[in-house]
Amino acid sequence: MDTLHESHFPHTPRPMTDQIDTLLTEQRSFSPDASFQEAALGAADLYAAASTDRLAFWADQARALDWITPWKEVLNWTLPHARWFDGGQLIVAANCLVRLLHGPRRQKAAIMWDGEPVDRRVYTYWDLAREVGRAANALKTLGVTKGDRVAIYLPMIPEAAIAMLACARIGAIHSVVFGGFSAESLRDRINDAEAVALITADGGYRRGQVVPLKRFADEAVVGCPSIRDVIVVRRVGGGEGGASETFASMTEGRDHWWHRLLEHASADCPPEPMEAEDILFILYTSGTTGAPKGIVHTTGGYLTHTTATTKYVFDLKDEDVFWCTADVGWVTGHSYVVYGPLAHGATIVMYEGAPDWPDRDRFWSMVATHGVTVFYTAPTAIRAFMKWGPSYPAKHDLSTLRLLGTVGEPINPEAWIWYHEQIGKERCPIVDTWWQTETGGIMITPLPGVTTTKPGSATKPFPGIEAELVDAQGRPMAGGGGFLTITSPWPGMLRTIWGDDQRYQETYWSRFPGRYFAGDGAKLDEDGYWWILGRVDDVMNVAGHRIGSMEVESALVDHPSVAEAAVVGKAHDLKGQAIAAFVILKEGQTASPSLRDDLRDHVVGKIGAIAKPEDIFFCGDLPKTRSGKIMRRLLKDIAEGRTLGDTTTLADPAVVSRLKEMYGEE
Ligand code: 7RM
Repeated sequence: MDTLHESHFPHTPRPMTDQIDTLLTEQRSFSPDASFQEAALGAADLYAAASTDRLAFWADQARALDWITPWKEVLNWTLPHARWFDGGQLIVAANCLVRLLHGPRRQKAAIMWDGEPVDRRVYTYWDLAREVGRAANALKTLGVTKGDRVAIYLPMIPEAAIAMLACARIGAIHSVVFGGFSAESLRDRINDAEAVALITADGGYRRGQVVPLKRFADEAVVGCPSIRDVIVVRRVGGGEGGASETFASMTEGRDHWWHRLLEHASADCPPEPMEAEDILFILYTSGTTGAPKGIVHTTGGYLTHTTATTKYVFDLKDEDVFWCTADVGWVTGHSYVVYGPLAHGATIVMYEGAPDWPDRDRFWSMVATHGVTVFYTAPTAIRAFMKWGPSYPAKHDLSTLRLLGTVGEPINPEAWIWYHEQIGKERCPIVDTWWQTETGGIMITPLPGVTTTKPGSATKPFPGIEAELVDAQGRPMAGGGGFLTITSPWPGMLRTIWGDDQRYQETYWSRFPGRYFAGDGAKLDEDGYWWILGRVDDVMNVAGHRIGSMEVESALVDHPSVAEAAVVGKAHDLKGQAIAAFVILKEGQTASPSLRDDLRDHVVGKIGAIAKPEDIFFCGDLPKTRSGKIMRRLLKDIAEGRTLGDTTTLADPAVVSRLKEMYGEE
């Protein structure tokens, strides 16, 4: 295929795994389900409306929110900077909470939460609004004001959503850091955003163990001059003076127990009106350099996009119970645990722990207990369920389910079919939703009741989203394999990278001028269906988590024994990709199994457990181009045991054949 030749473009899209090769020959298709006809009626019009007048379509979607001042202009676009609904003012917390408060539905469940041990809590919309008001007042008494950054480092407990909404209520910008990240990762993110406060917990539960978040937070915060206050939710400790002491030692003057602050705070906190383009949050995500990027999302457009997609993709009705299994530390948790569903007044399910605790049926037992109707998870989880076998879901009544979704990585057709048969009992449509931290909300997806689905394809762009496949030169392609680009701005798009607009322009808008380039390769089939092939840049996708190759490399070379490192994602049955590291040791250092363990621990300490390399291969040389660039593509071939691709641009082609011979022998 000439258009995708390596010499034209260093990052050739190609399937992440062999499974995806089978995905490309997938012929099965599933017609829309008749029970979604009502959704279908509305949605068919949506495509027509959006293609006739895209801006009018998005303005219609924005009108579904409550605005206190109408916008003056739907879109102001000066490539690559968009302003949506400029001049408009709205109150996020009002849109997400208060809508139900003054009607008969105020005691409707907002959050049904399960802790990993058998504890359970239910917050009605009334409860939630009061807790958010209290938390907002608590932040205010600590001097947090509009525009300040607040870091949130919590387990999946209701306080995570409450903290986010409390920030939104006073106009503070939240930066949620996934609880699986290390102290060092937390510190870097706090410092980049110059957060003034950190909200954390004494710990959280994961597979029966306590994750001591407060200890990590303490370690991080000593290196964070901007942090004035640390607020600590008591999750694992008993009473004060009780077990919690072992997980949280409190620093006088800096640390405050959440429950103490809230006890004295009024539930009544007048909300800060937000301009449509005021920043709602920053969320850090991995890119192709060692340093994560602070993705900036604003208020009006983001809420419009997440609300519209929640409505049409998940077909949410008042009586639905929606469970998105993502952690709030990721964008999926922001958009489809918190903002989208709560703006709809939906009942959501939240879960703290692991899917196999206390046993491998935990998710299905929760579906049955809470009567979940719409379920949204990641392919990596589905592949694990598949491996565990059908007896676990079979133990529970899953008949309340009516719609299933996936997100985070390409889904192989076999996992799709398994999900369809074993979980959806062949009754539930599956929405495979493609989007990114940067896009804010769902971009390519089927609509239930409307779209014929094909296992492994995310199908078509959401109404109002314009995607185009291009070749290496940026020429539009009608079909075949190429690069996925977005050709016009959308409301939920990132506005910039925090503190680095230059990097924003270069990363997303320069490779194909005038287009947003998402970093993914894709194919378009003869029906115009999108098949996402995965990242074509140096970003890995490990169990649905985005990790930059360079990040792991930086962590490795930070170790005193390491001279150089190259890191690639290799195909993995369950995780999609696993991390494979090629390491050159410094003069005088000797490779050993204990050094290998040491390096793994070092990476975990620098980044977090999600970045732990599966393979560490000690070598004497790395394949490099004549200009000195490491050819990770070839290392990937080696790690996956594939025949080597084109090696003609290498400075020393012998290096790579030596590596290939040795790899796997250890
Ligand atoms: C929501 C989220 C984004 C990357 C993206 C893709 C991959 C996500 C799908 C998918 C195939 C999907 N945000 N990706 N969804 N690939 N099909 N339905 O995951 O910023 O963390 O990751 O994830 O490579 O670029 S993210």
